[in-house]
Amino acid sequence: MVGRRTNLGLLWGTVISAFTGAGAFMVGTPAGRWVVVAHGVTALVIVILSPWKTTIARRGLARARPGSVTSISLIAVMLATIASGVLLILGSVNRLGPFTTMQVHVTLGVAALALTVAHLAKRPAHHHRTDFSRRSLIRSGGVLAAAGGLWLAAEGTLEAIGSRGSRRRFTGSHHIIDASAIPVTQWLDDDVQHLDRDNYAVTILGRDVELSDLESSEEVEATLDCTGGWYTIQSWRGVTLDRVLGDAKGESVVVRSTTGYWRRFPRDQASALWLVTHLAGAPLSDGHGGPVRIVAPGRRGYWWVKWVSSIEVDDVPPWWQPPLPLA
Ligand SMILES: Nc1nc2c(c(=O)[nH]1)N[C@H]1C(S)=C(S)[C@@H](COP(=O)(O)O)O[C@H]1N2
Ligand SMILES: [Mo]
Repeated sequence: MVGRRTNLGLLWGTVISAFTGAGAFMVGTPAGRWVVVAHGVTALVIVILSPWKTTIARRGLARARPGSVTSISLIAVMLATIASGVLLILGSVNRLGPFTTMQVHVTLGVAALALTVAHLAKRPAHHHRTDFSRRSLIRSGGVLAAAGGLWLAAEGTLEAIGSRGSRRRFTGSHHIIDASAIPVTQWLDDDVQHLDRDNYAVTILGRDVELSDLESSEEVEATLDCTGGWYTIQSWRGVTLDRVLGDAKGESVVVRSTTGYWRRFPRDQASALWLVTHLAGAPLSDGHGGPVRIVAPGRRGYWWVKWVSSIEVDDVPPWWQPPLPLA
């Protein structure tokens, strides 16, 4: 039955695009590019299968069984998720009312996944043994190839019309050139801190270190790439974590903010992580984490802890933390 196979294709498309969407937030180096591409291609699998789904849904709704509200909501939320994804690619609409376009996209995506689970509870979809036959696999491969082709065509079109969307980084983010145009961004609900720079100290390995001891003339050029969909390449001034940690031994380095926000880094990467006081030659503003923040080259923005209050070394493995901050 065509309907059952379409439904299964949509189910897989939904689940994989949810996972690759979350995974795309963790991509910080070009090696992770495929996760972002897979997110786009699986979204297109959903688009390609939707004409068939429309027929199935029309038939289903004519019978008005329980669960129709879930089904209609799912279709609406799915369409809105894809539409907001297109806005993110085009990069000209950064806000939708009080929310960023990315916040809207992620919220809709999570809702689509939840509705899919609810829908599945009412209308279970089952794999048959024949789904793994040569013929079925060729058919699934065909859908995937069509989605891949559509992806290439879409990227080509963006390029041809000179859209901003064709100049995205491998993470999907858009370029912000001027340091003065960098948005002040918090992961979830932190407030911008206004700290007393004349009497500020960072607690490093239990010892209070004055700002003057963190002053340096060393500059590092690094790319701040926010999961909100923008990146900027700037020059930052500060010291490497290695220098402030000396020979402290341990598995990981925990960096905390005055807000309670924190991230855990591998101890052996401390020579490539920075504690900075300046951005583009000027002291960090309050919004950008002043007086002192982390610069973590090759890692997405949520690693770049602002308003650093303490740095500790311990023996907990560096992966022992939520993959994305929870607050
Ligand atoms: N303490 C704290 N640091 C934080 C965050 C936060 O919410 N709290 N957000 C992070 C995120 S998601 C990003 S993208 C960068 C943004 O830095 P900016 O405001 O200088 O652009 O800060 C990071 N550091
Ligand atoms: Mo971010």
